[in-house]
Amino acid sequence: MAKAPKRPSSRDERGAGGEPHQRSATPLTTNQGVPIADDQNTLRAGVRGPALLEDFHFLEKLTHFDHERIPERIVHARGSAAHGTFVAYKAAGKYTRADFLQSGVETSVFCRFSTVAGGAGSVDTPRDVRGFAVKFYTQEGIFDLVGNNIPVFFVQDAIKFPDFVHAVKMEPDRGFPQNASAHDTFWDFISLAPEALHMVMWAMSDRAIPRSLRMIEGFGVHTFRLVDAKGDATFIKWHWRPTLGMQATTWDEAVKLAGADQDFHRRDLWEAITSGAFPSWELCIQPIPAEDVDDLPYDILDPTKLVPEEDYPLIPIGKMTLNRWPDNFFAETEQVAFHPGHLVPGIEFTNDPLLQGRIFSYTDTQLSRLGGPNFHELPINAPKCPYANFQRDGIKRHTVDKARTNYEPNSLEPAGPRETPTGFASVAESLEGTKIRRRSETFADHHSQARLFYRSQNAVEQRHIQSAIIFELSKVESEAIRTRVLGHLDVIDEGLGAAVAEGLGMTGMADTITTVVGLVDMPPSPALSLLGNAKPTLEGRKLGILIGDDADAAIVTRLKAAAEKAGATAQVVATKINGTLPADHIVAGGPSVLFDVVAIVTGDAGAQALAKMPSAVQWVADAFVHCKVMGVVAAAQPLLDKAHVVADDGVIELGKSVDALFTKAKAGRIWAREDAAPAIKPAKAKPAKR
Ligand code: HDE
Repeated sequence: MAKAPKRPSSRDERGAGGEPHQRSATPLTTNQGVPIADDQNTLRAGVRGPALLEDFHFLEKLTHFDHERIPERIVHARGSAAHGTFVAYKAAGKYTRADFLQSGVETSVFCRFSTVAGGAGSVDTPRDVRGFAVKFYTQEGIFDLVGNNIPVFFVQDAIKFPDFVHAVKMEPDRGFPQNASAHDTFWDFISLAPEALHMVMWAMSDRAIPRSLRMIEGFGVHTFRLVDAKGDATFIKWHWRPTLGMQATTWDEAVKLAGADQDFHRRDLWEAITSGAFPSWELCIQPIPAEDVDDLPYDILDPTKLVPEEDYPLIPIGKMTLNRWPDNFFAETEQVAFHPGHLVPGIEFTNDPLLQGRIFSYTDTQLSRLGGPNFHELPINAPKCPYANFQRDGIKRHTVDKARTNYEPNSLEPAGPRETPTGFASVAESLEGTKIRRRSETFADHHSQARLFYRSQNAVEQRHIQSAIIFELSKVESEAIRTRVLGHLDVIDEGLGAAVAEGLGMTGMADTITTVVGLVDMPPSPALSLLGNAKPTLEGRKLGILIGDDADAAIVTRLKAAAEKAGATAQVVATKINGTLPADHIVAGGPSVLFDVVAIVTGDAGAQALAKMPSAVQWVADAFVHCKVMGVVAAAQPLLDKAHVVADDGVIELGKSVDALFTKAKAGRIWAREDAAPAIKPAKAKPAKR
């Protein structure tokens, strides 16, 4: 008779490495629900023998793992998202019957921010457009506002989108550069498709290197229509305004942040939300009366054009607050499927040819990304209001439809779903036209609004645009592409063209560009300046305190308290993580690029020691070069000297009070430091009068 198996001794209850098995009230099972006795070792023929094919647990586990990834988004692959709520104010009720825009209605939202060009694992801080997509789970179904942080787009017609995206992404023969527009194919396309120039101006501005996703504006880009209960429609643009105000990094910071913290924006959003500092945005509409449309010097159907706020003011219609980080990145942030065609009654499209193309593309892409037509059943995509129809089956169908009828009209299930007269119905619009492949002549001016944007920037911002273009073109190998771009820059603004040519050593080499139509000089729009509209606040910002080993703990405490009072957070950077004062980073692990404002607190010996550490010297030098307001104690002087810090009104001595530091820092960076040693001189712009 076979011997009964021996009861496991306490020694047998250990895994291969000798570790005790972990115990839990929840049994670990296969996907078929079978409890698993050993999840540490594969089944094998003898302890040193080959694996056995009958190990179904191992096969299931590896098969699932092998398929853990789905195709990443072809654009906007790198993203971070959060749940939140949207509360409507009173104002929109006049324009739309959309239920979620009526006064006081609260709606759950899921909001995903993204970069455009890089892959899902790329860094957070490249020069790039940011996606700003919001899913509203309204009581009348899902409404997706799938926008960007720039109010215009690169191309006018959806048929050019694949070309544009191919040109901006890594070059196909070499597989680089990843997540960067500074290469030949991008500028080749841009120079030959000048409709992109307006957006290029924005992409070369500091808008494309945001400090935080909490500090970007959002735009619906296209003109949409709001429709009221009587069926009257109003053209509108969508705008999101961040409560924390807008802020950008400097280019050098963005580059260094890519190394210091690849997840800089994701971590920033996560830290804010998990600590209860919920970011919020005001949603605004910008109505444009239909009777004005034909007289404007641009076509409101052209997505490469904006509508100046000075001409058509914004109306705040509600507030979004992001207050919950997703439980699972894949299930929510990765699987969320946005679609500009997810509309609710009261909101409608216009004939913008880019928008029209998007209506096709977003469902189509989910078929390959999410594996079939039932992606709306994934919890993150499912409406939170009841929904029912006669669509059935298909790959990955989860709903168990119980009714006998899967068609209508039917008389067998009178309680089944039926049409609602007040449901979504497009506004009646008479249309007549010739079947034709041609753009409207009202789309032909590609330079005037690029000029409008450039001339609406202040001298610092213009200088940043110039140096961004110089940097990008310096990476373009083909001289013919560079000279073509220079020609377009000359048309946009002679000063811009001259400054970029000078920076490249290509003065006098610009191509002559003849525009199809004459330019329209529009008065500058102050609303387009990021710095001009910066908010004097430190709310949501970060103070970095570099301490020497002999730092005065009382000053550090005062700084932390003042930061908290200002709504900011403070972190200590020290030579040791567990030294004389507890620290959040060691010097090499917490470079000053991570902070908005810095303080240096040390005694004499500590300062001497820091002055001998290259990472500490770099910390201070970077803070100064990045125009940050710096609070310093007198003892820090040897370190400041080593870092070439020149005393100016942004270097503030920390005494008994630290208030002066905070007052100064609220006003933003000390841009005059750039003037002291500018790489290039700001070019003179010739703004027209409004
Ligand atoms: Fe997108 N876009 N897009 N786009 N887009 C996608 O959809 C597309 C455009 C935008 O966080 C894709 O699910 C076409 C403008 C955002 O998941 C894809 C055209 C604007 C996101 C797609 C445009 C956007 C996307 C890739 C020209 C600003 C990320 C994966 C006709 C108003 C949403 C996906 C998220 C994503 C197509 C132009 C914004 C392939 C064909 C203009 C924020 O379907």
